[in-house]
Amino acid sequence: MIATLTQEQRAAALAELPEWTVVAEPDGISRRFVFSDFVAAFGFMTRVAILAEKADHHPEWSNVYNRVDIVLTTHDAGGLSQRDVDLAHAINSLLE
Ligand code: HBI
Repeated sequence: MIATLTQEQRAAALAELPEWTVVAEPDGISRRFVFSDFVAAFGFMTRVAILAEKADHHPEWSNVYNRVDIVLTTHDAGGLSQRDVDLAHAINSLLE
């Protein structure tokens, strides 16, 4: 059973993910990515998809041309869990 993060765990996790913002509905974190064009955005999405499959943890996301909006929340837990935090760090690493 995966649990949501406590208030203290949330604060600590978010401090290490300054690019991500808290969203209320669903309870999670979100980040907007903007690329040079659609192909660059879709290539990024492909890489995230591979990370998600490897983690068995999948984003809620949308793409408009060169923009990708990602929300991470854990459906099984009903909110923000460590899986979301871990995937956010892995996604951030794609940009390095
Ligand atoms: N992705 N975001 C998210 N939340 C989940 O609860 C989840 C998932 N991907 C796969 C997954 N759960 C499976 O392990 C089953 O629990 C459905």
